[in-house]
Amino acid sequence: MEPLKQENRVFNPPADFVKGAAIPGMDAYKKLCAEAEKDYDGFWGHLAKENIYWKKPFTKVLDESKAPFYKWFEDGTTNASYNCLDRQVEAGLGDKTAIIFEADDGTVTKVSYKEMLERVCKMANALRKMGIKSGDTVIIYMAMTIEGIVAMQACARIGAIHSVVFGGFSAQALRDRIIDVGAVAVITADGQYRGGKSLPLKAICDEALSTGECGKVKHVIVSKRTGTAIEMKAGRDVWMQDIVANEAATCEPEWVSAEHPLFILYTSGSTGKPKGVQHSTGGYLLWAILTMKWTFDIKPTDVFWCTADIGWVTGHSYITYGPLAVGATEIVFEGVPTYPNAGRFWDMIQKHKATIFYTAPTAIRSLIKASSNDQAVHPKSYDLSSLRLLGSVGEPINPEAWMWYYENVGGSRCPIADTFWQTETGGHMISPLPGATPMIPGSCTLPLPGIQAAIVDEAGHDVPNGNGGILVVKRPWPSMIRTIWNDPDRFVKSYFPEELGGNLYLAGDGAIRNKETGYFTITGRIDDVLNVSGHRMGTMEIESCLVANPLVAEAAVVGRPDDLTGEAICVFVVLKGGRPTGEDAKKVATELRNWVGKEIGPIAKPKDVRFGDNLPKTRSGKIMRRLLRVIAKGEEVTQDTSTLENPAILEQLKESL
Ligand code: 6R9
Repeated sequence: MEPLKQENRVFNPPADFVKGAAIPGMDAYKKLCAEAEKDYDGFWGHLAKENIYWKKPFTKVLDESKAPFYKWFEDGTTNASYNCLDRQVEAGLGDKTAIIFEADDGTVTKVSYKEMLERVCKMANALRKMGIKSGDTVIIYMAMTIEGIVAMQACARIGAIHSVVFGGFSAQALRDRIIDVGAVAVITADGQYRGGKSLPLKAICDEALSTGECGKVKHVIVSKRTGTAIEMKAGRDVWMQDIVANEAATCEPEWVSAEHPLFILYTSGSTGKPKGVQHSTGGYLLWAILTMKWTFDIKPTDVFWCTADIGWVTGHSYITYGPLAVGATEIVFEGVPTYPNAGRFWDMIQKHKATIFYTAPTAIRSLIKASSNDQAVHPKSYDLSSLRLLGSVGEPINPEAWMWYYENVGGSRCPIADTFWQTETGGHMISPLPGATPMIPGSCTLPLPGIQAAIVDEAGHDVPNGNGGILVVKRPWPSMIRTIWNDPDRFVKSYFPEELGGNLYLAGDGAIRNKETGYFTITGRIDDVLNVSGHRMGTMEIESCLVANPLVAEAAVVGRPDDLTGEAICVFVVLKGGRPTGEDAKKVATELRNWVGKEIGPIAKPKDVRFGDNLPKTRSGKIMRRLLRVIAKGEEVTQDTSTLENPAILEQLKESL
């Protein structure tokens, strides 16, 4: 796909969409922005009162006294699970379908709000009975199932802090998180179904827990999904289906402070160790609700489908919490977009009459490719007329993919919300509002009301529109990261660095604003974080994994653009035994790929492995990654290499296997 030079196409929200929209037109958007500007506390305080059930109302909106450790609605008490479930049942939505679950094999199960509440209560009672209490941390290592959502909601109900680990992560990655978070229990499943295959979960848990470092884990709760033979350790392991069987279907929620941590979610940073991003209860929930209303324009009749996994933040905000907190009906999908064929998404939209569809550019690009020579799996071969709104998340969506999505999936009638946000932001930050913002393919357009996004230079000074710079947020917002679990210093250094003055939130992305429209376009990460198929991967994390292999002396990891996955992982390796060639090199490359797959997870497997006798270094010994990036792209090195100690090495590294 050739990138377009200058994007001039503008797509206005359809008139009939504007009519019924939560934010109807740019004037309504500007009015909300002005209200926030005029009275920041009043703006958020009013919205928090209106959108959340408070057991005890808060008296103060924002506490900035210990900035950047901001506190929101702190003396108010509430409960996330109550807001998602009880509130709907009390409002008469008990029989409304909360979840339409479609399993990998196509089996459909529907769960009403009343049933969901009962299942969560039973699980919450069971957890309490085991001695798990408010403030305890619980790891959830599950795939996309109703039980996964029940487990998260049950933790929230009793004030336990959940930390979901993506079901594709390895035993080592899981162990690191269990230890760092200090988990007292792990909730998992025997296995998971993906693309017609049954994959293990419990066996990986056992491996993760096999070392003494996980000693705090007293309980492993296993949901039966695949029926795979597994070992159950007496005194530690119990079946989820057994422990809930005799529990009461009601459970008094734990009323927690709005600042009580709802969850911790690990994400990659620019240094080796993943960061445990800590979110609050009140502020987080408020933003999940508001963005469901503002960005997704959610209506009682909508069938909402977010294709993310609960292992990522998108699955937290737009599967487990947001849709339920607004009483929506949502689709939850266990499988993969290409099984049994690449028409699966379109088939499911048609079957369940989805009205809002939210997915990632990488999925769109792979489905463009798959349907380019197979009409049967092309969206045009399905009835997608139920759709009224599309969304995109995880990485920049290139204008070609945007146009294809708009025309072929949305029938040129559905707005696209290109939502820019992060694990740390809790919810959408910059996105078109579907009933207001004129869209330009490839631009996430404008910040949501109340979000003070800006672009600054390296000293923290505003740059004029048209000049690229560093994306920051100037004021705290309710759903922002509260700290890095166990590492408040790293929180301050990573997100509120001294160099920018200490009071700007540093997103870690570069961006540029259009001169005329002021629209934002994200230009990519400015740190050593790669974005592969919408998943964040720290280059350092992969490098430390590679050098932990007995064959490897040194390794450098860079990203290069990839048509399908956005970025691809390219690694340059120096082996202890010298530079391999021919078949030998291919063999070692496969071995290293599998090693990374096993140590971190399949999503971290490098696409391209190259060997050298050394790496290009400055005389002071710094690896020159900018040269490696050029080589990885297959471009000629035109930069100044005079500071390079060993220029000859570049020729070796250009050779791909
Ligand atoms: C929600 C999520 C965050 C990083 C972020 C940025 C990239 C996400 C984007 C986007 C351009 C968009 N990103 N959405 N870039 N346009 N609409 O993805 O969280 O996994 O923490 O990733 O993803 O680079 O900094 P997370």
